[in-house]
Amino acid sequence: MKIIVTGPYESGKSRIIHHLTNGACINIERRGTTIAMDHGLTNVDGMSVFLFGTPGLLRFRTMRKILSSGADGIILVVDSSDPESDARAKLFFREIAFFLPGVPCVVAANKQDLAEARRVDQLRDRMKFLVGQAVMPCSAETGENVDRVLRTLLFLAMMQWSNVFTKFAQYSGSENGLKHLMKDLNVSRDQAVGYLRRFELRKLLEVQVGDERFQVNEKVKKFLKNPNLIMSK
Ligand SMILES: Nc1nc2c(ncn2[C@@H]2O[C@H](COP(=O)(O)OP(=O)(O)O)[C@@H](O)[C@H]2O)c(=O)[nH]1
Ligand SMILES: [Mg+2]
Repeated sequence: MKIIVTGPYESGKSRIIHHLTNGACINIERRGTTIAMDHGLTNVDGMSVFLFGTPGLLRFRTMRKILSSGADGIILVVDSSDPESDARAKLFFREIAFFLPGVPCVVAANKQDLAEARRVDQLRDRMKFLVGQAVMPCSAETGENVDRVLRTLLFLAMMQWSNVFTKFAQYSGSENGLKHLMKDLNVSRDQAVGYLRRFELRKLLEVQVGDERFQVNEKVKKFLKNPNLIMSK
């Protein structure tokens, strides 16, 4: 899955990606500020997760647009300890909703380890745009709840694709996998191939012999059938 991590400058995006990837990430930065992106790969119970952190300075909008393209889920990081960043958080929320309409989002209320951190209900009071969004307290400093944020988002992202994923699991390895997808999902050949390519890139499956067959990665098959399982750790 492709996950975009966005939010204002200094909210903790780079730190969160560092935690989620156990440090196996790159950060293109200048004097401590991300100017291009963070990128890291992690593995959640066999599922590959490609994380892209955006630059938090407003002027890097084009870079954020490019990085956002095709993302399956969004982590919006807000700084629970800094009320002055709330207005910027709103701008980032609006921007990502514009780039990725309808894509699932979890708001990470970061820096909960600090004494001045606000609770989730206080954040909701201050940032009305959070209404209807999943907001989860966490700390990239201690690592508390950070994995939970990602698992929750993966769950929501898989639910978004549940029609397609159920069929992926059902027809994995079958002779006319592609034809079955087209028929059951009532989509054109191009569209069905599009789904396969999209999730081949995300390492959920491999397409075989002239696109007619596909094989789902064995470790992720159970999640495609039952996304709930990703929440069980
Ligand atoms: N106390 C505390 N500091 C944090 C936390 N997350 C990030 N920071 C600090 O906040 C600053 C900005 O973090 P960074 O990850 O670079 O933010 P980014 O600009 O959003 O990528 C750094 O000094 C981090 O050490 C947290 O959960 N708790
Ligand atoms: Mg950064």
